[in-house]
Parts: sequence; structure tokens; C-alpha cells
Amino acid sequence: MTDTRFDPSLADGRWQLAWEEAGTFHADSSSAKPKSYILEMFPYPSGRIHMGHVRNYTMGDVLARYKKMRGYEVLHPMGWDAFGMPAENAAMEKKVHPGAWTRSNIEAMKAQLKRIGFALDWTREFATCDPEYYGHEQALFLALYEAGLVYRRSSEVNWDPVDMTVLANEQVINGKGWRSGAVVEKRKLDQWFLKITDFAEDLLEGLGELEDWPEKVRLMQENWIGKSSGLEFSFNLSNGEQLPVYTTRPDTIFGASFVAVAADHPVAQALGARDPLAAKFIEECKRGGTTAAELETAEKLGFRTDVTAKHPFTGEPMPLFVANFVLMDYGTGAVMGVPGHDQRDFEFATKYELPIGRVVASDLSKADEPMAGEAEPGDGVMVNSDFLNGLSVEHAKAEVIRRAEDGGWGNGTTVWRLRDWGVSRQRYWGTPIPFIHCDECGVVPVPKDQLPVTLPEDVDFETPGNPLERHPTWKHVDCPGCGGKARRETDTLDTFTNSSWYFLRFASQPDDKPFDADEAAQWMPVDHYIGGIEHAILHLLYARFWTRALNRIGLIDVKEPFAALFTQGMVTHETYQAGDGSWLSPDEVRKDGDDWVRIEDGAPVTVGRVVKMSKSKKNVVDPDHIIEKYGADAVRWFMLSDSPPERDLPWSESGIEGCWRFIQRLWRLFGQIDDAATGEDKALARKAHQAIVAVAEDIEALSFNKAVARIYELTSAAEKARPSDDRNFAIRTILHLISPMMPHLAEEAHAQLANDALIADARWPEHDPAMLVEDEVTIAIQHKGKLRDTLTAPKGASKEDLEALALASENVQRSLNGAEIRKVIVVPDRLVNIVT
Ligand code: ANZ
Ligand code: ZN
Repeated sequence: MTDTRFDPSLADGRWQLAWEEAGTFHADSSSAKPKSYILEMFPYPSGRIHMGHVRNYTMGDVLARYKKMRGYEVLHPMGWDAFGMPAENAAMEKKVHPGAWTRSNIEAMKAQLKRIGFALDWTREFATCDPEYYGHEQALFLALYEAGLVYRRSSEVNWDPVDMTVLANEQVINGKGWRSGAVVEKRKLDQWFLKITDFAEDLLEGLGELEDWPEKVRLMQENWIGKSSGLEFSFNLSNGEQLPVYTTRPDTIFGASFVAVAADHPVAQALGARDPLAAKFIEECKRGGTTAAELETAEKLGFRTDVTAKHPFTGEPMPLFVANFVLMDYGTGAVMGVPGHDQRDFEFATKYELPIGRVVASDLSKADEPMAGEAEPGDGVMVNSDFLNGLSVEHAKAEVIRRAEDGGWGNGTTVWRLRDWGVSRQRYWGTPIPFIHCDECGVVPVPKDQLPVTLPEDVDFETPGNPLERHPTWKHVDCPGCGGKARRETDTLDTFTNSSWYFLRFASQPDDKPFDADEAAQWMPVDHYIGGIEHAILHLLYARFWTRALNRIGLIDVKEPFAALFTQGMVTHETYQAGDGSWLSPDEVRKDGDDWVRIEDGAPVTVGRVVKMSKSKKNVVDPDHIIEKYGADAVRWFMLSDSPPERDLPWSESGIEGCWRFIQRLWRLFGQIDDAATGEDKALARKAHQAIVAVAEDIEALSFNKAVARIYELTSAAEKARPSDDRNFAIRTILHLISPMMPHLAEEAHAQLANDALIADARWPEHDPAMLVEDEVTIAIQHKGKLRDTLTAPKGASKEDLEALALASENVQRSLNGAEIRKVIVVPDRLVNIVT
């Protein structure tokens, strides 16, 4: 090789084009090879690729290229999760059509991804805003409807009065809209729901088999599904009514000192109708937060009614409250309050001066021990509880349930936290829900041959609210049933539905249906799914649910979409702030001695914490600039180095420069292959064989940083070695081992070594098992209990040989200093101990 420097500005584009022209990364569904489906969570086309994307896709890319080298038919696709609010916000702010905005973002980001050289099958690319894609989604939605998994009901929603839209619970932050900041109201609306609760048990059980998922993600899903068992029973109220409550702690029933209902419970509503004070309290509750987490932390407030509830065992009357911490849509929307053993009840009882009694203690003698200023939710034995006294919590639960069931006033039940999934969104930029409302026929599905129901192009975003609702003509259609005048559904689907089945469409994309069952089944499940922990709950749960639902209606033969899941850490960077507190970007500042200053005017800069790169803190580094300066491979290598992939990766300029220098070192090394060289270098050859195995193991375990470290090590050894056959082998090995990580450098060097074929098509090097075993060992030599020397000897050398070698050592002779040797103890392969 003649060039002394590797020049990515030439090489990167050359090889990207070569791969594209050769169709190197096309996945062939009819291949006889074993399959490997590698998928990174597809991006939202926000406008530009950020370092988080680069890290995510580089990991998947290394895996994909590696699997190809191991003889797999690899499916590694890319597309765009293209519906959602930001496009509509852009439309409002910049007066561009959401579609145009999205398309141009996709184009820009695709060009960026191509510059990084990802091994993607671009022939399968799609955006969820393509009418073909969302048309197929509409067909699937109708199929789920036919199977009884879609229904419509009126339900209370979080209403953002400024954005004029329904918000998901997660979009309500401290009772305010996440985007608008407006105080969120509660409203009743007719909404579309997917029956995810039908699958609650199965979704929970399935988690047990997902061994290659992070434990914490499985736990988060388990908590979200939230299976609990307890007792549902009814209180007799003083007004003659019955009030069912749900408790997970029936054992504590003798500690109950009040009963409470949710503000929107029918009992509360009835009270509100006749008592203005109650009505006022109910109104106030509506303004509070709605999430369980918010209710947990908010001040517990209640309204004492004049009704009492009769204790089922003691017959004592207990006051009935309307309380803000009771949720209407969990259990029965009513609770028995046990202040001694439930923290919410404790706070409530303290505020309203209700009795706080102990019914669980560490042992029977502690029955009268006072409470220590907070509830004691833990385990123990029952006290102050009549016939339960002395029983364990567990036995007491069973006993109370038994008595309730015998007495006919209650039943042991299982309750789930998981709710059906409300998918209606009052937005334009989403999949239109394919239904028609007719005054005569009711809600009528759009006939399949009329799909896709496409979005109208001519919409205005001048006024807030749903543009589909306001559109002059779009919603007016004839009823497919009676032919009379009817209205289209103007709600669109939650964008989480778009990402709930996209992996099936990547696997198979016929024109006439969402996917072909057999072809999709060939690729599914996804073997490695890689993405951010922020999707640990909703996206993954919804995708698991859709796959199960499609499985139930016979469209796909798998139930679990993602066999293995990996959640990568973030890319982080220091933050910088000017004197006025405004954020500065890394290229607006420089180091000046020990201090940091603003480049523009030399003003002092405060360096802040190292946090996730984000636009809001301006601590971002644009991948494009870095690629322009150092090429794609340096960025890819940096993304894999230093930090374990599940941890955060602090971006550093010196780090990327180190990568750049390493690339040049490798380039020089590749140029030193000398086929005229002869001779052996056993130790180096052994290192190379070991690296072939170790790097493979590291990549399969996604321990990329370890693979990188091994490659550094082997490179240093090869650099130091003298020319030999074995050295050539070691260098060629390095070339192959780095090729999934630094594919442009690898192709360039491979070509310069007079290879016509692409290294992307090459096989992973073979290792020689015999070469993995160390055949030399280090022997310690001791005299007078101290280490005097070490020596290298062939493995399994005889005792006599080792003794002779030890005595030949100069250091040992000096230590012996002529003393008479009384005994020599030899531990083969380890130690020689000389006793004088
Ligand atoms: C009495 C009791 C005593 C309770 C005790 C707990 C501890 P998890 O475990 O999260 O499922 N609860 C029931 N329905 C509720 C609702 N709609 N809104 C708010 N809280 C509700 O929670 C179940 C427990 O939460 C139930 O058990 C009930 O309080 C309360 F030492 O009943 B418990
Ligand atoms: Zn009709």
C-alpha cells in the first residue's frame, strides 16, 4: 500500500456506493440460511440524527454485519415512525404542511444515516405516514374490531384546553399539559379502545420467558400490568345503599376507621347533587392530577359526608368520605381506610383526626405499641383483631375472605392495574380510524375495498383543535350501510399503534395485505431489539399486545415479537452556561487555562454537569460535523469504545481524536502485511486465535467495549512483532475483526490487499482450537519464602527440568549465596521452592 493516511472523505462514499450497487444488505426471504432479525427502534423524523441515534444504530449495525459474517441471512431494516404531534406543531409554528415537514426531515436524516454506512436493507424502508402503511394498519384495526378486540365507549379523558386534545396520563405533568402547560380538565368523550386487558394474564406470564430481556424492563412491565389479589366486599351504608370496596389487605379489616369513595363515584355524584359543598369539593378534585403517581404525592383531601358505613364484623359505624386519592377506575372506586397500615390512609386520618389503630405487630406482646408517625405496611402477626389475633397476615387474609364468602357479603378477587388502551386522538397527523357514523345504522366500519382512508391534504392549522373535524368536506360521506348521509370518524389512532406492528411489515410487505403470514413468520421474532429505556413500558407492551392479538386472529404464528431486548445508555456531554444562565453549545466555548470562556467575547463560562445530550441544554455535538472531520468509522468506533453499551457514554473530543489516531495506526499496520516474510511467531498467532473467539463472544453479548479493548491489545502486539507469516495472519485477523465496526476502513484496506470481493461478504475468521490453549506457563521460584525469580517453561515440563531451570537462574544463585540445598519442592506448572 502506498498511501500513508487513510482518507475517509474518499473511502466512505466509495464503499457506501459499492454496498448499495451490490445489494450487499438486501435480506432475502427465500434464503435457506439461518435467519437473524436485528432491529433498532425506528426513529421519529424530527429533523436531524443525533448522537443517541448514532450509538443505537451502530450497535445494531455491528451485530448485523457480524451475523452476516457468521453465515446468517440478516434482516436489518430502517424506517420512520412518522406520525405525531411535532409535525403538527411545526405546521402551526412554521406554516408548513405536516406531511411536507415530515418528508423533508426523512430525506435529511436518511442522507445522514447513509453517511454513517449502516448495513441496512433500504429496499424495505417505509414511513408510517405512507398511505399504504396506515391503510394496512386500518385493515388490521378492522380485523381486531371484528374479533371483538376494539370497542367504543364514553370515558373520562384528560383534556388540554389549549391544545384542544386528549392527553395520555403520561402527558399530564403535575396536572398540566406537557406541551401547553395549561391546567388539564377532565371530560367525557366517546373513545376507541383496544382490549389489551384481555391479554393481561398472558402478557404477564410471557414476561417469565423473556430471559434475554433486562430484568428491570420486565419488572417495569410487571408493575404496569399490576396484578393484585384481595377481597371485594360491600359495606351497608346508613342511607340503605350498598358500597362495594376493594382491598388487598382484608387482614387489616379490624383496623378500618373510615370509608372513602372517588370524586366521580356514583355515591359521590349523588351527594354532590343535593349538597353544594360536596359538589364544590368534587369540582376541585377534577382539577387535580390524574396519575396514580401524582395522587400518591398530592395532599390527601376529603369531604366528610353525613353517611356512615357499617363494619361487617363489629357493626360499628364509620364515616364515609369523598377523597381525592381514590381513583375511580381502579378496583371499585371505593376503599376501606386503614390508617395504621396504609400510608395514604395514615395521612388522611391524621388530617381529619380519625382513629389510627394497630392491627399488625411484630409479635403478640406488641399489640399496644404506638405507631411511629407513619403507617406500617409490613408483615407481622394480627393483634386487636378479634378472631384473627395471633394469625399471620397471610392466614388472616385467607380467613377474612373465607368468612366473607361464607357470609355472602364478599369475594376473593384479582384486580389488574392495566387498563384498556384508549387509542383515540383528536389530531390530524395520524392514522384515520376507519369508521363512519350514521344516524340510522350507528357506527359502521369502512368497507375493506375503500381502504386506505387517506388524510386530506388541504388542512389549516390556524385554529387549535382537530383539523379533520373542521375540514369542510372530508368527513361528509355516504353511509356504507344505508347509503344515507353520514360522517367519518375524525379521530386518528394513537401513534403507538404505528409502532406496534411495524416489525411485521419490515419482515414482509405485500401490496394487498399488511404482511404475509408465512414470510413474516420466517423472520419473526426479532432476534435483537435495541433501543432506549424510555420505551420500557408503553411501546414494548403495546407491541407485545398487538402481536398477541394478531396471533389470536390467526395472522401470525408468534406471540412474543422481541426475543432479546437491549436498552442502551445515553450519550452525554458537559453543559456550559453563560453569566446570565443561558446555555452555550460546546462550539461556543473554549478552555482558557483552567477556566472556560465564551469564544465570542472571552466572558467566563460555568461548566455544569455531564448530562444526556439535549437541544434544550445545547450540550449537543452534531454527528455530521464529526463525520466530516473524522469520517464515519471514527464515530462508529467511539460509540463502541470505553463505556459498556448499557451505560452512559460521555462524549469527548479527545476520545474521538484517539479513535482517529487508532484508525491511522491500523491503516499503517494493514500496509505492513508482507507476504515475502517467513518464520513463526507462535505467541502472536495464539493471541490472534484467542481474539477471534473472544471478540465474537463479546459481540454476541453486545459487550462492544470489551471487543474494542481486545482489538487494541492485539493491534499493539502486532505492531511490536517482527515480520513473519504469523504476523501477517494476525494483521489479516484484525482487518476482519474490525470490519463490522469500521467497515469503510476495512473495505479500503481489503481492496488494497488486492481483494476483489467485499469484506462485508467475507466470513468471520476461523480459529484453531489448538491455538487457544496456552502452552507456556510462568513458574515462580522461591527461596526463604520470597520470590527470587520467574521463568517461562513449556506446559507440563518435568520436575527435574524445572528444578534445573530454577537453579540456573542468576537471581536464585545470588540468593543462595553458596548455601547448602536441603530440599527442592516443585509444583508442576506453578512453583519451585528451594529450601536451604
Ligand atoms: C385496605 C388496606 C389496608 C389497603 C392496608 C392497603 C393497605 P395495590 O396494592 O396497589 O393494588 N385501593 C383500592 N382501590 C383503590 C382506588 N380505587 N383508589 C385508591 N386506592 C385504592 O392497592 C390496593 C390497595 O389500594 C387496596 O387495599 C386499597 O387500600 C387501595 F394496610 O385496603 B387497601
Ligand atoms: Zn346508515
